[in-house]
Parts: sequence; structure tokens; C-alpha cells
Amino acid sequence: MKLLALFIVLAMASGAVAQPIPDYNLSSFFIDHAAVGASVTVAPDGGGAPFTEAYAPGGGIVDATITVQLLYSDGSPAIDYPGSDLWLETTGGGLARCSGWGTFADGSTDDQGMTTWQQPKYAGGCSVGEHVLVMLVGAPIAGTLDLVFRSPDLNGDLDVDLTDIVAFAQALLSQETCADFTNDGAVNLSDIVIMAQGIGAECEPAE
Ligand SMILES: [Ca+2]
Ligand SMILES: [Ca+2]
Repeated sequence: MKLLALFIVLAMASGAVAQPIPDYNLSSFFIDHAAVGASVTVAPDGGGAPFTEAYAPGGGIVDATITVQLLYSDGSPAIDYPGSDLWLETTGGGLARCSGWGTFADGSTDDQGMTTWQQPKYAGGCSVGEHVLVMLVGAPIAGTLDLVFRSPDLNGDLDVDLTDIVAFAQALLSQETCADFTNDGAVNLSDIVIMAQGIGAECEPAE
């Protein structure tokens, strides 16, 4: 018995008593209907916009907050589940995430098993033509979202430098949609402003 007690104490101390993984099919995620097709601006240093300030197709600001609800296989909510076990990816890999933590959920789940993506994420690249996946401990929860990410880090190497400025200049001429940060169908002055704000950004975790 003493040995068992010791084992339990050690297991608790080392955090080895892991929470079970929520159900990948019962768990779900959504965005507001008005945010379908919206574009979220991201930068590697977190200098992009919050999801509440996404650009609707055709232009205009829309709230594209992603909400996820984690449920266990018995239907009960996964409460206080760590946000660092949840992150965003896109189906074609166009969203480049700062290693490991760039697109984590904003925080742990609440008493309904819910948490959100609302704060600016640490990412780059372009996911036009792709769909968003919500990853749970390395595998996707069933479903996808029709939401895109655009970034001044046009080539997705998580550093906004001269290469991206050259790519943006070319996109201005060719009207390449990845540089249409404002999602209004044209690469023009408002996109240049966003591009300029992003110059120099690289992956830096928040304090
Ligand atoms: Ca880059
Ligand atoms: Ca634009």
C-alpha cells in the first residue's frame, strides 16, 4: 500500500495523470454564418488582426471568431482542457504557424468545454483555396471551416523581409489574391498599408 501511495504522489507530482482526449466526432467548432469566406490577417510576430476584425468577402469587417466545444465520448464537456492542445491548420498547409504554439487556442476550455480563437495568432503564409482544420492533440476534429488566412509573410517562411516585399510588388501588378489582405477583390492602397505594417515581423512568443 505504501508503494501504491508513493506511486500516486509521484504521478500527480509529474503531471502523469493525463486528461482523456475528447471525442473527435462529438466535438465541434463553428464561425458565425456572416464570416463564411472571410480573411483573417496574421503575422509571425502576432501583429496581425484579431479574428473579430476579419475581412468579409468583398470587403468590410466581420467577426470571424472560431468557437470550439470539446466533448468526451459520453457527451460530457471537457472542462479546463488546455488551449495548447488545440491549434489551427489548413488543408493545403498554406497557413505557416510559428513552431508549435503559433495558432494555439486563446485559452483553456470553460465549464461547457468551449474556447475560442479570437486573439491575433503568430503565423504567415496564404491559405486561399484551402479550408481550416481544428487540430486536437495532433489530429483534426471532424469538419472544416470556410475561412482564409493572409499575411504580409507572403512566402510563409515566418519572416517578413525583402523577399516578401518583392512578392508584394509583383502581386500589386498581377493582382495576386494572396496580397489582397482586405479581401475586397483588389490589391491596392489599403493592402499596401497592411504590408508596410508587417515588415520586419518574425516569430516572437508573447510574454
Ligand atoms: Ca517571408
Ligand atoms: Ca484589397
